[in-house]
Amino acid sequence: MNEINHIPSNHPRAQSLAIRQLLVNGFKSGLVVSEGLIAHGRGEAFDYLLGEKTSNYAFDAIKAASSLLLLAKRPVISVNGNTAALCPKEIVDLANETKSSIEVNLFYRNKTRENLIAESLKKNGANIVLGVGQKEFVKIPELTSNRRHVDPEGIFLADVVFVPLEDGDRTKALINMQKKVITVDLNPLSRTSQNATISIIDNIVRVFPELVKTSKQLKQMSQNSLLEILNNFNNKYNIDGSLKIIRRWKCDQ
Ligand code: PTJ
Repeated sequence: MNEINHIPSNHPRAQSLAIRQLLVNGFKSGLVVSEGLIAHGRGEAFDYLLGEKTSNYAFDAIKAASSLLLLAKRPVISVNGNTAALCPKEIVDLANETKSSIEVNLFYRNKTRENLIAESLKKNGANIVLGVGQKEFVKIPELTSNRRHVDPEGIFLADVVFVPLEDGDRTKALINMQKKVITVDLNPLSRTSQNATISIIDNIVRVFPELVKTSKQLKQMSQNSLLEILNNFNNKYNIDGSLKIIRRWKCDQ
């Protein structure tokens, strides 16, 4: 039994409860907003239906996402509260493997959270964190939420933006700015999943380590091989695959 969070290691839902605990800790320390806990609940429900494991469709999407990040000229990883609470070290590792910038971008934005998230990323090894501080932000056209304020040296100039666990309003606006968008979202039907260039339908806690591992391997490959991986990837087909997994359930399972 873990004395701190009271989760017995042999509990059938131990892993899921441990992930919840990370978010609750993130909430208590100010990284995560209360709405982030609700967002996690929605994600958990889809994770249950997806069998709580990375499907072959998600593995294919991870490979395509790594290829796109490695081929990009100015890739940026956009970080919100939930992602910072669940995968701080892996965000930094992925940025290093793919030469991506890291930018804090929050729906429920305030200076305190911005700084807390940037500090946590720096504690995990990040040198530069964009989207924080006193600089003038620029606005993404067509967007009314706080997410429209982006760093002029980060998301604004990026050719590829990775938006794990997004709230749906921004992906389309970024695509309309001719950027390529990668997302991780357990909900295959979300507007983000439906609109992104590459949608990884899986839990970010499984996806980030896999993305780091895959990027380490793929960066040894030629640009042509990476392009081939990308050209063979079809996002709509892939999302349909995840929906098929959900539909497979029968009541005797
Ligand atoms: O930190 P902030 O201020 O930027 O706010 C972040 C939240 C998450 C609160 C905000 O972006 C939000 O409200 O998001 P939504 O609209 O609830 O969308 C979150 C999406 O992520 C939903 O489609 C969930 O199914 C999905 N999701 C939740 N947890 C996970 C997840 N997808 C992958 N892995 C998860 N662990």
